[in-house]
Parts: sequence; structure tokens; C-alpha cells
Amino acid sequence: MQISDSHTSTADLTIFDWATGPYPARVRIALAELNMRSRVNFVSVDLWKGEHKRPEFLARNYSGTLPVLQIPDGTFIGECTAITEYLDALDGLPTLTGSTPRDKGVIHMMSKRAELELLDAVSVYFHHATPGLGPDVELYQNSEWGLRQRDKALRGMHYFDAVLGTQAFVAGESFSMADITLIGGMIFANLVKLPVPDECHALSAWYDRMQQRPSVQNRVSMSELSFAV
Ligand code: GTS
Repeated sequence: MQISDSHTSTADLTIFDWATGPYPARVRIALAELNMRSRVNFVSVDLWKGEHKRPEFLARNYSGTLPVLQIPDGTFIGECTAITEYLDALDGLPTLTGSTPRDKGVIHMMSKRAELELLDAVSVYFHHATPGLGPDVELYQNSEWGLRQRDKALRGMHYFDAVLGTQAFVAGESFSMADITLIGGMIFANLVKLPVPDECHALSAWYDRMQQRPSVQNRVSMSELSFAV
């Protein structure tokens, strides 16, 4: 594991992640949107070497996935949604996860839907129907399942295209965690060369807008890019 240059003396949070990964991107975007990046030390866990499946990492996150947040009392929080909810709640003025019961419910629902219908489906496609992280890490693959999930992801793109044809953001009229989750799905789809269907104009236009956001553009520092692939 390697400490990145995000280490600062004011940092009181630690995030174990892989800088260029689509799921880690979700938390990095949330941190930037919340202007909290300086509070975090990043520790790089090398997915391609399978470091996330070793006992010392599994002790931090039973699921063996990145990212994981360690908070000042020592607690580890896994799952991008849970990490984002924690970060967003810290100052008592949540901006990404909703401030009313209605908004919280809708944002949670749409974020979960972006995971189920796109991001997680693309991830299963990557791990099962492509070489994934390589034979040393991918100990079980089921290509038929992977290809079904690729088709599910394409259906998901059509669903979100319809949603974004009627509203500016995934959960309504303002940017939220649900947009971040869908951005993660689009990043992963791009990595595995799963193009957005030509007819999904609203989804493509929304993603063009999302890519203009500084939080999305600057999620990985130049020094991190030099060792992460
Ligand atoms: N449900 C988890 C979350 O939302 O945090 C999924 C996390 C996840 O799958 N993370 C990826 C991972 O650990 C990181 S990355 O692929 O986006 O870089 N994958 C490795 C594996 O073996 O599943």
C-alpha cells in the first residue's frame, strides 16, 4: 500500500482506494463537491496485485472492495453511498444526500438504481466477461453472467436517458449523490469500452455537463496518475 501526496497535516480522515477506479471516483467527487479534500490522506491499495483481497485489507472491509474510509475514532466505513452520507452529514448541512425526508428518499432510491442498473452491472461485466483484474485476482468467472449484466447496463443507460430527458439531474433539479453514482457508471462503461447508445441524447448531454464539473475533472492528481493505471 502506498500513501499518496494528498497527505496534509490537517487531514483527519483516511481513504483506502485506487485513484483511477470508478467506485473510488464517487467518493473523490463527493469530497471535492464538499470542499473536503484537504481533510483526507489517501492510501493506495493495488487492485491489480489483489491487495484488496488480503487479510489485512479484509480486516478493514469484509467485502474486499474499495474505497474504505477510516474516521477519527478508528471506525472503518465501506460502501460509497455510506461514505458519502457520512461526509455529507459532517457539517449538519447536507448538500449531496438530501435535507428533507422526501429528498433523502428520492436521492437514495435513484443512487441505488444507478448502482443496480448501470454501475454494478458494468462491474460484473468487467469481472466476468473480460480478463478483469487478471487470472491471479479473478479466481471465478462466469462469462454468460457477465454478458447478461452488460445487456442490463445498456438497458440502464436507456432508462437514465429517459429520466434525464425530463429533468436536469438524476434525482430532480439539483446535483446529488445520485448523479455521482451514475457518473461512476459512465466512467466504468468508458473503461470497458461500452459506448452510450447513439440514441441516448439526454444521457450523453448530461454526462458532457457532468464532465465540466471541477470535482469530476480533478478527481485524480497528476502524481497519482504516475503510479495508478
Ligand atoms: N458496493 C461497493 C461500493 O459501492 O463501495 C462496491 C465497491 C467496488 O466494487 N469497488 C471496486 C473494487 O474494489 C473498486 S474499482 O474497481 O472501482 O477501482 N473492485 C475490486 C473487486 O475485486 O471487486
